[in-house]
Amino acid sequence: MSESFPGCPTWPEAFATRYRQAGYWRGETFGQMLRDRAARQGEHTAIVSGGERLSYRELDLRADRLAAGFHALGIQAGDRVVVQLPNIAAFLEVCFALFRLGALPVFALPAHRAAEIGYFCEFTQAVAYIIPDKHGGFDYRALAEQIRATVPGLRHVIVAGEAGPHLALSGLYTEPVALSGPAPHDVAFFQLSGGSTGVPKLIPRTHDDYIYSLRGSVEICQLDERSVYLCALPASHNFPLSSPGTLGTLYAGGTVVMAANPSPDECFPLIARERVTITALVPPLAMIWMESTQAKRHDLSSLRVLQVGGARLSNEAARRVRPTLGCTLQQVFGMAEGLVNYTRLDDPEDRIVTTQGRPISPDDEIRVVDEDGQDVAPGETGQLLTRGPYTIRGYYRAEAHNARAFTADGFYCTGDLVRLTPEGDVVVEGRAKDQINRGGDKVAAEEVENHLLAHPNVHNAAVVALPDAFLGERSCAFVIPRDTRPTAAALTAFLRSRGLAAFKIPDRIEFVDAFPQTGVGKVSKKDLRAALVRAAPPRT
Ligand code: OOB
Repeated sequence: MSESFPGCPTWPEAFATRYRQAGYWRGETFGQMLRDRAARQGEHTAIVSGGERLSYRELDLRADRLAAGFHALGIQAGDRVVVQLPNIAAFLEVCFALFRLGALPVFALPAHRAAEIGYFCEFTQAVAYIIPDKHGGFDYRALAEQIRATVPGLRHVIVAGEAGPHLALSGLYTEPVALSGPAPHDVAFFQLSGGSTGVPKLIPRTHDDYIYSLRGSVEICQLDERSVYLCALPASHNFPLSSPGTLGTLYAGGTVVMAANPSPDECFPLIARERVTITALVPPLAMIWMESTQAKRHDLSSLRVLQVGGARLSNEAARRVRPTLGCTLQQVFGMAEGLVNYTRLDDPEDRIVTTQGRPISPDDEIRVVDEDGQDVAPGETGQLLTRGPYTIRGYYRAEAHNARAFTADGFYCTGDLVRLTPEGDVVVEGRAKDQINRGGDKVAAEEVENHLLAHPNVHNAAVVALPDAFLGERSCAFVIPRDTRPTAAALTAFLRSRGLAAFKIPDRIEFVDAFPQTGVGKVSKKDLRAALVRAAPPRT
C-alpha cells in the first residue's frame, strides 16, 4: 500500500486522480490558505481571544515568525509535535506555524494526562510538546516534567504563558525565514481516534483531504467573511476544528471567537458582544444552554446556527433548540477519521430533528452492512462503512488494527449502527464498537480495562456503558477481585495515579464473582449492560 508519510496508508492512485479531477483536492495547503486570506483581507479580524484581537495580517505574520522560531530550535518538516493547548489564539498560531514548517501536530485534548501524553510522545517519537502554563486549575508544566523524565526523546517543552523550567512560546517568535513547506498531498497533522482498542490510534490527515472537508463544510453551513464562529468545545477536537470550526471559519475569511470554557456564563456574553453567528456543542452542553436562565438575559439574536454532534441528541432535546435559543439546529454526525454528515440549514424542521443528516461529498460512499459484511435491505439498521475523498485509508503505524478496521477495498468500519431514511439521511441507532460515548467524550473500554488489570487485586475487568439522561452514557466497570477486594475509591485513585484522563475514570464500579459469557465463552457485555439497567433503570 502506498503511504503519504512513513506508516500512513494513503488513497490508491486511481482514487487520488479521481478526487483531483472532480475538483475536491485542489492542491492547497494550510500555509498558503492563510497567506491568501491575509493578502485579500489583511485588516479583517481573524481571532478574538481573551482581550486580544488578531487581524488576518497579524495571524499570518505570527505564524511566519513562530515557524522561524520552531525552525531555529531544530524542528523540521515531518517532525511530530504534541500540541495540548486550550482555546486561545496561540493554538491557531502554533497550528499554522507547524503547518508552514511541515512539522506535524499531534492534537491532544486538554483533559489528557500522563498516560495519554506519554503514549503520544513515545509512539510518535515527538520532538516537542506544547502546553499552556495552567488551564482549568491544572498545571501542565508539572505534567510536562513527568513526561520529560519518562520520554528521553522529547527535546523541547514549550509553554504558552509562564514557562517555569521550560521554553516560553512567546520567546520563540523571530524574523521569518524562507521555508520550502509541505506538498498538498502530505500529512498535515494527526487527530486522535475515539477508538475501542487498548491505546488511542492516530489519524493522519492531509492538506488536500482536510481542506476539501473545510470547503464542503463552509458551503453547507453558509459561512462567509461576515460569519463569527464561537469555539466553545476543545479547539483541537475534529468537530470544532473543521466542521466547519475554526479552520473552516478562517477558510471562509470569517472571525473565530475563542471561549475559555463552554458554560453559558462564558459563552452568552461572548455571543452578545461579538455578534456570534454559529457555534458547536455536544448534546449535554446543548441541554445546559437550553435550560440556562441566562439565555433570556443576553442578546443571542445574532446566533443563526447551533450545531450539535459528537453523540446522539435525543429528538426531544432537538425539538427544543429553536424555541429556546431562537436559532436553527444543525445535527452533525462526524468522526475524526473523516466522514461528516450534516442536516442542511434549509431542511424541514422534522428532518433536522429526527436525523443526523447526510455526507458532505457526492463521493462519500456509504454502505450499511450486517455482521457478515453484507448490505442490509434499504432502511434496515446495520454497521456504517464509508470511503471517500476525506476519509483515511488507515491509522498511523497500525498495520494489524488497520486490517480489521478497514475492508480490503478501503472502506472504514465506523462501528456505528445506522439506518438510512428514504431521503438518504443517516439516523444513528447505536454502536457495535466497544466504546462508551460519555456525552461526546469517547472512552475505549479496553484501554480502561487494561489499566484496571494492572492493579494487583484485580483479577478481571469489563467496562460497559450505563444509560444516562444527561450524558447519554456513563461508564461502569465490572471488576472480579482477587483474594483481597479493593474498594471502589482505591481503584479510582489507582487509575488517577496512572495518569488517566478524568473522563475515562469509571463513573461506577461493581464487584462481581464472574462475568456472564457468550456462547463462545467471551465476556457478554450485553448481559452486563442489561444487569445494570435492571438494577437501576435510567432516569428519563
Ligand atoms: C466526532 O468525532 P470523534 O472522532 O470524536 O467520534 C466519532 C464517533 C462516531 O463514530 C460516533 O460513534 C459518534 O462519535 N458520533 C455521534 C454523532 N457524532 C459523532 N453519534 C451519534 N450522533 C452524532 N451526531 O465526534 C465528530 C467529528 C466531527 C464532527 C462531529 C463530531
